[in-house]
Amino acid sequence: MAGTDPQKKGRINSESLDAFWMPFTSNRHFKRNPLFISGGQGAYYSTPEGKQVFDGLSGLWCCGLGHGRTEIVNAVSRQMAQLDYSPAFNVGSPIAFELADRLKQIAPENLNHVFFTNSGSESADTSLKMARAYWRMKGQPGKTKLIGRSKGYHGVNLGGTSVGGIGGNRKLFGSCLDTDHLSHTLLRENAFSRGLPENGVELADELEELVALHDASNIAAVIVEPFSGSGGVIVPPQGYLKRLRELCTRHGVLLVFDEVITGFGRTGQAFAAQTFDTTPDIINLAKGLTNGTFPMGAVIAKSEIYAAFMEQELPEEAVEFPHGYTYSGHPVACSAALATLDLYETDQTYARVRQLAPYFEDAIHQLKGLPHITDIRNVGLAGALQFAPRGANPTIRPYEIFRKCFEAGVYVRCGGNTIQLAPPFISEKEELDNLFNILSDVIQATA
Ligand code: PXG
Repeated sequence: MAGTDPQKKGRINSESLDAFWMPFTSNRHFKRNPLFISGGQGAYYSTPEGKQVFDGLSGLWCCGLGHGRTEIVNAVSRQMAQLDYSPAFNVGSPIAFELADRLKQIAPENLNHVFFTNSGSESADTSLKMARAYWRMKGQPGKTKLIGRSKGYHGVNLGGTSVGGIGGNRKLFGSCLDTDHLSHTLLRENAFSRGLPENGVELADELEELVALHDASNIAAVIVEPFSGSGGVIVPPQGYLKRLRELCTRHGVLLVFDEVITGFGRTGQAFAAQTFDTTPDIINLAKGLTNGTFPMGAVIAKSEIYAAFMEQELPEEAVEFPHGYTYSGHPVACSAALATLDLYETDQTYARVRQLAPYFEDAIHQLKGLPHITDIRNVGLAGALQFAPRGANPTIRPYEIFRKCFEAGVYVRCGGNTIQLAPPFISEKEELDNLFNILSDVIQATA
């Protein structure tokens, strides 16, 4: 019946689950074996049966401050009562300007202009359109090709899918935009590296080959995640991002950092650009911007890019960038983001991540030697365990491990041949111990 709550009425059955076509989910398996989360407080989810489940991935890498933070709840409800929605086309709500200015203050130097989106996928496509339009304005309209990286993930819109490097996310969708890809940075000799691997800086030099092949006059931008999250916490080799920066500068190609996962503390600074001391031309954000509480993303562009748009020979009333979303700068999302940014300061989140990261690193590498583990990677408060395939199936072990862990009281993410971990920044050491103990038991009990 329309309007009834199947959970409250205790009427969850295969029919009541039929309508929701779940994203990135094995719908058929889920609907025969559903797993529900119905509450969240601090570092824990709760199930409708009342079980507590430690949130080992901060939701989907987005809720580092933990769930149910009253400061965010209060800010959002105040804003909802004061102004629930206003357009950002030709009129503006003050709170959107306040948030943009706040982001400018914490962004790396010269990244001064903030375009609001509603998700990481929209940030990806916004940044790619911005890069192409920028070159047109600079009198180089041929610079349209986009370079991504193998195993990279930039969301699911058509631009992000095109530069994305996870085959399974592309193969159903036919031809994409005009792109090429750098190799990923997973090297066999780096297996079980702690933090940034030593080998592989020269993988950045592949950009020279792509420039030789396509010519810089045809290339708009390179987009990479400072470390790849969904691809399985693929950590950049030491010096790799700096080398990429040098080559982009040398060849006049824009460098976009997709910091949707790495932004807001995961590497121990506000941005991975700061942790890895490398400033891109554009930074993409989402997730931790509102601690996951409200869909919101942002693209921060360097001043030269914004200036190129503003300096076009156009009448002053003309739109400089014909792009934007109904919900760009949504006032309620802005209130969630401002409250979140306050909490990152008052909780001293980034310092806490730097303090916890060595403990996390020691703990995750203690799993070396457990059955089927072929690599362990970590950076900041993120890590992945890579598993050998079972027969021809590379994903079945991580999937089984995820399900058994959930039953045992910890939520971890399975992605491809990996289990991925990104615990909340508020985690206590004992909670990390518990996470790794359960994971270890489950792995040992998995064929
Ligand atoms: N860029 C990056 C680097 C991401 O990680 C997106 C863009 C897209 O964001 P939206 O908000 O459109 O989903 C992401 C999203 C996983 C997982 O299992 C990661 C994401 C989404 C779903 C699952 O690691 N990241």
